[in-house]
Amino acid sequence: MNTTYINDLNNQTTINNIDYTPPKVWEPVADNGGKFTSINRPTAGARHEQTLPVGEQPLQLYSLNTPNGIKVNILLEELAELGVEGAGYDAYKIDIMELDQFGSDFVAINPNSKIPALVDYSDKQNPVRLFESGAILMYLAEKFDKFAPDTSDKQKYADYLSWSMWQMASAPYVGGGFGHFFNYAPYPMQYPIDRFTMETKRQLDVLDQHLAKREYMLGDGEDYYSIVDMLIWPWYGRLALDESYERAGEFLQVDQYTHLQRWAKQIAQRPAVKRAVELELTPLH
Ligand SMILES: N[C@@H](CCC(=O)N[C@@H](CS)C(=O)NCC(=O)O)C(=O)O
Repeated sequence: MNTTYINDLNNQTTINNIDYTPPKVWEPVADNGGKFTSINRPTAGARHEQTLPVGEQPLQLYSLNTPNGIKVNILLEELAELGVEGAGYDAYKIDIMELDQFGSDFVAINPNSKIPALVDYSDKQNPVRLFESGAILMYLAEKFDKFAPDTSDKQKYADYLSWSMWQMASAPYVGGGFGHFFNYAPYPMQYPIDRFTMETKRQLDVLDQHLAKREYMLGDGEDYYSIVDMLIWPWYGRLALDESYERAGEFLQVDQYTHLQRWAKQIAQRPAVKRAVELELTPLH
């Protein structure tokens, strides 16, 4: 196999196998220099015993302030802002670089070993385990009857489902695709950066065109502010405000998405959102 030596952005010499031919059977690479290589394995399940703390509040959040984590923080803080009874929570930090997501208690809540995860102890005899940020937001919004439409307005309810699913399906192209290859890969590779930049800009345009015609994702006025906005803002709002990846704002020309910018700034000013972004999570160690 021929290897090509190139200089990456930090002027470190790295190996770029431009003429890589996949072998018959894939074998994991011990260290390819990627930021998350050391934590990845091709198998699932707990890697060590680890007991998670359980506080006094009905809701126990195990998470991190990444975009997927911030979604849940926003809803919990919006519920707190409204003084909703039973929505009190304790928040614990799952440090993914310390491999807390592979601890036995965490895996028992989320077999997929990714933050955020939440346990609802409102009924202490029958605690409810939840994972996937979209599922957590839908569960809490429906439980407290806040920030999600009921089924009486069929189109509004359909929009809520459609845009929630859109976010969950689309954001991995931004985070795992564009963000990974632009920001975390050990050296710049044009093919994946071109592919995922194209898709990320297309998605930003989808939102920009949608938000040109309405204040929030589901419509106009405070009644239409919903978990759809809370799901989308941490990924696309923060990307539009150039708060996600270094140099990404200019690279993606985010200023051109003026309606998305207007919505992103409006949501960023909400007190609950400000608190959510900076939420203090109790460390496990
Ligand atoms: N679809 C999931 C994605 C969750 C996710 O990717 N979490 C990342 C941090 S943002 C994680 O825990 N990564 C740890 C790992 O991959 O080991 C959700 O929205 O909850």
